[in-house]
Amino acid sequence: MNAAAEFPIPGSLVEALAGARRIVAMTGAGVSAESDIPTFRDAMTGLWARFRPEDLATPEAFARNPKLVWDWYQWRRELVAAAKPNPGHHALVDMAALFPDFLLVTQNVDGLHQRAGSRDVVELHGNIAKIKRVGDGATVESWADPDDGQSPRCAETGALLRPDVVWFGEALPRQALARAAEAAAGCDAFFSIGTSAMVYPAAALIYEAMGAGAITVEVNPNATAQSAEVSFSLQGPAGSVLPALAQALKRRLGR
Ligand code: BJW
Repeated sequence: MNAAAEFPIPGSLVEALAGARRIVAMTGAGVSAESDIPTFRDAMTGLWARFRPEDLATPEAFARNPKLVWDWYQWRRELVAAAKPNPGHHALVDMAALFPDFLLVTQNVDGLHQRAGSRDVVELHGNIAKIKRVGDGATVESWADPDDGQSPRCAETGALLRPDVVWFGEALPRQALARAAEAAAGCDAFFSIGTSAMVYPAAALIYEAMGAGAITVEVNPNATAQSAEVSFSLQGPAGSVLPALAQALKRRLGR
């Protein structure tokens, strides 16, 4: 029996989703855990064990020690480059094809949804592969590590370079957040997948969906602060739950 067939999907969920047209699926780091990318709050392993995310993913941390923050992202970029999308990412591609309107919103910066084949992914927290200039935020296509052991600077302006991600205290990309919020407020079903639901404003999107009367579904092996509030809490790893759900939906919809 394969992993997808092993996870029991409630028939009442499949029935409820069979009539849904507008779906929003929001993912967090847990969806990439089975691609061997540590979740954000587990990412402090090995060399990085003595740091907390709050000490690295902030503008203050970067201002204090740009090289330390740059090296942490470089380490994570290499992990991401070596990783492959897992069955959870692929199942979301399958699910998108089952509904007339399906928006995938991610807090992840790893680009694995796009590599799995998802198109039109709303990235709330940026993308680790993109680099921008401190100051004007202009995208920079190439950079080199300087000989002096410092973190890289723009060859044209000399400005420090940083990953194009959203740190604590920074605003999310306006268009991405607006699109996600509008879709959540008008959806029939909202999925919260592999997120601790601790970081705002992403964690609040589910409440837009609840306000609209949508079915809400959490996929996570562990309970979160939102587990008791959702319509369905599927307690298991995304790499098993999502393929099982996609399979059950395909059967129900005759695809
Ligand atoms: C599995 C699994 C498997 C494991 N399958 N699941 C309202 C209330 C309180 C505070 C705030 C608020 N509004 C704003 C704030 C402040 C702050 C905030 O939320 N702080 C909280 C800590 C309380 N928010 C911000 O600062 C945001 N900015 C903002 O609000 O700006 C306002 C502003 C407006 C105008 C001008 C200026 C400012 C910005 C938030 C940015 C978050 N950035 C990060 C870093 C991105 C770059 C990087 O990756 O380095 O985004 S932090 C980090 O958390 C990262 C993640 O995307 C995000 C969410 O984490 P996620 O994905 O949930 O991961 P984990 O590790 O927490 O959880 C993994 C889950 O997976 C667990 O539940 C596991 O059980 C599960 N799991 N295996 C399924 N196989």
